[in-house]
Amino acid sequence: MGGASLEREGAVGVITIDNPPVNAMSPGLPGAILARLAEAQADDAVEAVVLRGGGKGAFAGADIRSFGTPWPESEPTLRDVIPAIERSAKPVTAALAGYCLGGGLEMALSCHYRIASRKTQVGQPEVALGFPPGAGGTQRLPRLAGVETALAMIVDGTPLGAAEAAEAGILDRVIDGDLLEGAVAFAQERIAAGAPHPLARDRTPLLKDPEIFAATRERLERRARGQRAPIACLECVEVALELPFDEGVRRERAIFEECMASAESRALRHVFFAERAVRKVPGIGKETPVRAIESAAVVGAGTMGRGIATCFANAGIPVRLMDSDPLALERALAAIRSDYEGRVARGRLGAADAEARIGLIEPIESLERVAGTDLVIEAVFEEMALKEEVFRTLDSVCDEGAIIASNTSYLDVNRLAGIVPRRRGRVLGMHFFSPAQVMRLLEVVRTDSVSPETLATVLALGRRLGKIAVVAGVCHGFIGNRMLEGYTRQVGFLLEEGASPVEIDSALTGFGMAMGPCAVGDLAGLDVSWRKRKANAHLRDPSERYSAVADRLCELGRFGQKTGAGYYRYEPGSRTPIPDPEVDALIADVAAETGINRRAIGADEIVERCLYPLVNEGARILDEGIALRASDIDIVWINGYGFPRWRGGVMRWADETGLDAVHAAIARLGESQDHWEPAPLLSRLASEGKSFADVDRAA
Ligand code: T1G
Ligand code: NAD
Repeated sequence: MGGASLEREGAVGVITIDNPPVNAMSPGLPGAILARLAEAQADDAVEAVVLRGGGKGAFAGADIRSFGTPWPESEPTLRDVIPAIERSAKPVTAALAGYCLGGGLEMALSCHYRIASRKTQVGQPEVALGFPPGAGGTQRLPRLAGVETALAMIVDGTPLGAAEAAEAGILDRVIDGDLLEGAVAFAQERIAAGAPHPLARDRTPLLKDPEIFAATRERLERRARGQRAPIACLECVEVALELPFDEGVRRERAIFEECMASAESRALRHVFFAERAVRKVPGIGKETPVRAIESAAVVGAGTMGRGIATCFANAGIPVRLMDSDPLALERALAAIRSDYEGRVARGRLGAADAEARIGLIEPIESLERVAGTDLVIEAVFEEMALKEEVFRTLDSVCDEGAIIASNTSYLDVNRLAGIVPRRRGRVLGMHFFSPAQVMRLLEVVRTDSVSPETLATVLALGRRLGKIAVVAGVCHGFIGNRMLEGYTRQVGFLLEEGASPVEIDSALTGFGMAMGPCAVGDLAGLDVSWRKRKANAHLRDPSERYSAVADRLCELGRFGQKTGAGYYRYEPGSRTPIPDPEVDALIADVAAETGINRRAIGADEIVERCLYPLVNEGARILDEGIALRASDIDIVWINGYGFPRWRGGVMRWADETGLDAVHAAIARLGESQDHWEPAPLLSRLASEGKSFADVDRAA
């Protein structure tokens, strides 16, 4: 619960709020702050108050862990602290360091003054948890910073740096030296200047652009797809202009409470903790040694290799890029350059920075030239024999301590480790997602023989590359791609049974997926999985249902966007999918050949049939220990496959739906169709009335 202390620096009473690690407002803390405030009021020697955070100085806002458990009735809340600050006859200055977020900022906004150290960030990130600020932030911020700035901060949740916050009128001063000294000096100046001491609540919100609400609403509605919190945030800021202050605060609270009780907010809070849990890997701790990665090499400069090399350059790590085909290497360098030039043209990166990063990528012609690097990532064609050969050569040319990773999507990384027995502790999978320089997900594939040091090193490297790294065990397709198989299988079946590509894609984007599966296939290239299906055709059970739709598209040379046609057609130079009657005819032919009677299929059925296989396979992956936790699977699907964050990920969504309902639907579908065998873990949890979250809690 933490506490608060009061110390005197001359006429200034300094209240330090201490609740490590981020001074979140846990039960008990508001009461302690109120008590110290009252002491400062009662002490005649105190003429001004400074409020600051202990430790690194952060104010992370409400205690997210305490949500969902009732607040003890006898305990005051942050909403009691705020009016007490505003009632203070002695000016209160908030001294901010590190992060000042959510309720932390709301408390600071109620103070008469705010100062901060240079590196401080202030923000209202509540929208990311599925609700608007609930302690007056939506009413005070527009009064201090103006409506446009406040609206952007609250609706998008993006924090401002100290300099910007000062510019916007949120901070009264930015302190470069010691924050406490600066705060005491500032408070003394306020004492000398005398009353009145301003309060945000007494000001009128300044609106410059009357169109801002309509424009923002339109932007949010376009991207929200059933998500409530961003619109709720906008409504709260609108209220600041429409209602007197106290009424506005009451209205904000009502909207806040409605959102807090929503499935959307439960899901987003789950993701907050899932993102932090994913970093915890059994067998890896602070004491595990981590090797420095000062240079790297990427072998294979195709779609993935060039993106991976870019990731290293972006992180400031020199990287060598090799391809056995000199033309491919040339194309890769040109593509990397053009990608950087695009970022410069869009104002995302300075021209000099772009050149510096390009300069970190060194093309090399032979594998021998990877010698001397700390880590090599293999990204050649997805063929075992080829990868084995590359691994053998790498083993002979790499330094003894170097790590060798494979970017394989499906292949057995244990087998690759077995190829290089002396080095098998330093072999693992690093599965990036396309485009590698954009997608945040990195599956770190843990081989049976990998050493804790190698794993810890690659996890730390993942963070340096700006990735969210998820540990996965070895199996065909690891976590994400293994689950994807059932999803795409149902797409083929649904097409044959009567749904069009547009109907399937809009059902799933309507659910919240970033893109529909047909559009994704066209973007990624349908030929990739076609080649794989052809190679593995002999492994398929001929008695099981198989959809030939995707194969038939590829036989016509319809590989997706790159050929101007796939599930959709594309005008030259455009990425906009256009429904194509040729595809409808092709699907109707396939259905007729297989004797399927086509029918109208509703969006609900499409969503169920595409997403329940994900849950079912996810349950197997969890049961087999391929994923460490159900919440890791959620992180994979949110960051690698466009599953809506606000639904919490695949497994959390299943929990919210109820595993008994999911299980019953899978069993029902299995009565008339192949591929619907319920996973044993799903059956067990459903019969016990339990959830995937229960499995995580018990682990
Ligand atoms: N409550 C509880 N625990 C928190 C917390 C919080 N608000 N913020 C961080 N933690 C824990 C976190 O789980 C982790 O624990 C440890 O602190 C370090 O965090 C009324 C209702 C502050 C930028 O949304 O964005 O105020 O895993 O690993 O990368 O309107 O944490 O080690 O056990 O993330 O340096 C609004 C959320 C709340 C801020 C620090 N506030 N936090 O990042 O460290 S709602 C937020 C963050 C609210 C009001 C409403 C980040 C950070 P563990 P970390 P970091
Ligand atoms: P790609 O066909 O675009 O590129 C492969 C490159 O490897 C080619 O340029 C080729 O010339 C080169 N190459 C072949 N043999 C070589 C050798 N012996 N030495 C050096 N270079 C050689 O393939 P890609 O899509 O970049 O895929 C590469 C790997 O990444 C595969 O294992 C694939 O499964 C995996 N992967 C692909 C994606 C994706 O979306 N494309 C995503 C994740 C992982």
